[in-house]
Amino acid sequence: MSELTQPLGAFTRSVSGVSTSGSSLRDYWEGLSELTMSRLADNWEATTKKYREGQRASYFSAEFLMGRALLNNLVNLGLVDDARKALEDYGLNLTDVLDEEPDAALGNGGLGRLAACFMDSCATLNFPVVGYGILYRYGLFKQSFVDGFQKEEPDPWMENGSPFVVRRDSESKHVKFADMDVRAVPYDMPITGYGTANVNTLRLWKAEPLEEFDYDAFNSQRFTDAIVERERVNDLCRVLYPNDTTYEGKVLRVRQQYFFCSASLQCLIAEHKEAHGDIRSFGEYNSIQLNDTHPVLAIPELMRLLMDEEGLGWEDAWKIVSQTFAYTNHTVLAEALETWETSIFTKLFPRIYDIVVEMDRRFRAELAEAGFHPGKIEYMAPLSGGLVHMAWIACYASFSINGVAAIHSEILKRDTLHDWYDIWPERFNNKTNGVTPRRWLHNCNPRLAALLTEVLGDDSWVTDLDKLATIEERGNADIYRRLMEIKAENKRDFARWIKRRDGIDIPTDAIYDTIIKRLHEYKRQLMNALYILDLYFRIKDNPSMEVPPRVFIFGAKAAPGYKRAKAIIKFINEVAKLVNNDADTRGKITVLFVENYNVSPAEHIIPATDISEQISLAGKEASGTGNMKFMMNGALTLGTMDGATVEIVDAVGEENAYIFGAREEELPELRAHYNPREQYETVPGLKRVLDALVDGTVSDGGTGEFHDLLGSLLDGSSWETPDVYYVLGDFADYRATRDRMAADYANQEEWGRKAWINICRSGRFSSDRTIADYGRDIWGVKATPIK
Ligand code: CJB
Repeated sequence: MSELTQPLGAFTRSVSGVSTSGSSLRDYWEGLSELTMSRLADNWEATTKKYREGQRASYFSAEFLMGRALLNNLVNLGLVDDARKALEDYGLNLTDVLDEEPDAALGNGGLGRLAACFMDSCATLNFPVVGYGILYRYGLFKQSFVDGFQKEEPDPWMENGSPFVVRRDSESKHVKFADMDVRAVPYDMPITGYGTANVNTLRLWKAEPLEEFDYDAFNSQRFTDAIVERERVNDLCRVLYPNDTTYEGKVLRVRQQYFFCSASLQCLIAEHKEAHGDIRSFGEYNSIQLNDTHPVLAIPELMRLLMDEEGLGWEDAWKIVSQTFAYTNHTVLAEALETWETSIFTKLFPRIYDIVVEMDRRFRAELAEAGFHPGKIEYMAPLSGGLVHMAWIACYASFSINGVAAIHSEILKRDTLHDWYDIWPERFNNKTNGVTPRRWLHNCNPRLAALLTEVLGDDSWVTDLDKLATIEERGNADIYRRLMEIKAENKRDFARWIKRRDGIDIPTDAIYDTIIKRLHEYKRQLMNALYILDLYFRIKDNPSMEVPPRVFIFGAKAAPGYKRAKAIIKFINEVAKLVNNDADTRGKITVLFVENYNVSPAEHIIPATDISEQISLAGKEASGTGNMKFMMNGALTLGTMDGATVEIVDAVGEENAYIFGAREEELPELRAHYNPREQYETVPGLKRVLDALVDGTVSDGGTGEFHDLLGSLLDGSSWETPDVYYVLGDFADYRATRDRMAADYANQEEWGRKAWINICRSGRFSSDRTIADYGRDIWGVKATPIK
């Protein structure tokens, strides 16, 4: 009997209120989760206490895409074997119980998942860092396909509470808007680390009415008003905005941003005063990392708190503010740059507006004094054109400004934030993203993890991924063969998983070629689908053509309002229908669009994948992080020189990756002479697949969406040039490179060797490296173990 068996039985009973024999899998999941929470409680409290004493950092983010928590916590607490045995005693299997957990999808994509990886690394490194965000009632929408079209449904991920969040009423704060006052209640999630007793905290705020019941109002004519008011407050945290890299100027969104920033800052100030007495040293002890512009309201809000609540003057408050904030930019796409109409500010928080006005006045005066051109000042000012410019405020107030991959940070300095770089070059730095090797290798790919531990002689790579570099030279034919066998077993696992989940059959003896990321034109899923359709036509032309069997895997959600992205989803599903049901291609090429792609599906897809598609238009993907997860799991990259893929290629060498397409620096020149119509006429295969969009080969259900897709590539419109993302320009090279890659797969030993090199050189893409860099260069925090 395992150490957990008895307590598990007792917990399950107490949670479900029924005997263990009457318990559901869900009850066991809850029981095991509660038990896990009880095991970490003491260390959690000790860690929280210890961190309040010294230098600390806070990670402010509107998104944390955490995924599931139970397995991660069991691994970190060393309880996996115990849990497995305990469940076996009840005739249950751990995997089934783990599958009961809903994903905490409190994020859209890369930015939110990065925040989650960072939390993991901070805990593992014993860094005194707390994450602050919002407890959304509905996470990112659930996606289903109805006749190939995306349909969205709400995701009430913790309707019956969650064992992994603890409500802390006593630390509630009061957040005031001009039109409503709300109580901010913190819900804390423990963040366990690997190989450490420290337990860090992710603090998510929930908005509630100040008084649970306004009895006077309820007992009067104002009954319905009181109900409406309560719902207005509850609305605040109801839903995560489903836009990735696109900003929507919605009042509720800016309310959410102010809400969590104000509550978090009040909390930090109270803790600082308790630990150090004097508010003036706040900036010496605190760094706040702003995850994109979403939390930039923290800047004027800290000014307000320091002046209005703590009694400091502007200069003293500004000094503290400029010691405290550091800003991370995550995209150069213009549609992501947040600006808010000043009228929203005056309506919701007039005092914050006053502070921004004063910031603007001082900024303009400083630049005028330094002799800047009035046109430039007008462009850079926090307030201009009736808008509040969040990124400009961030650049003005922050002591550090960073991009998320080398090429991205260079583009920021050269283009997006060039004027700020000119004035404050010392603020600019790069912090290439990373991913946690616990979730994205050790936990999701146990077979590969075991091989690495065996070859290295210990499992120290789990917290020091650079160790893998030391075993690269041990690679030999036997290792490469074992690597390919592990991949094959992972494919069989994946095929079983998708069969059980969605009832879909896929071949296992095939190349798995995957693109999983949000659906966006710049990421060019359309180019991928056009290639598949072209391959389909080539096989139809020549049914005896030698092709290695391939499974093309897609996973992607489109923002509900992003019409063209949704049209691309429909198109991919149409291509899938065509190729999967044709006797000439069946078994040779298969298209699988995984519905409702999320963190947990990624944990099944990535270990089974051979080819990692990273095909964005060069200069558009700030970093990408899926590229790193695939590399760690031995997939080879098929990609453009964009984002962190540039650094992956730098690490493994071009001979161990498949690189194609226009380079970022070439694009202005290429674009100047670019004619997509000419590509359409001359590039082999292109005319046929583009015509297929509208000639009845595939159907958009009479919506006209495919006409629009074709038009966007060939004709553009009055407001946009044709083929903005250079799909047709890069198609020929993509096709040739992808063909060559598939042919190369035949040499399994050579493929295995390349995969081995990719794995062994993935060390620098561990988020432990990234966080060590943030800790040293920006936050000035040190490892603070409790034991
Ligand atoms: N990113 O996911 C988002 N949302 C945004 O609003 C802006 C950027 C992504 O952030 C990731 C983490 O830095 C990057 O890897 C990715 O390239 C970027 O698109």
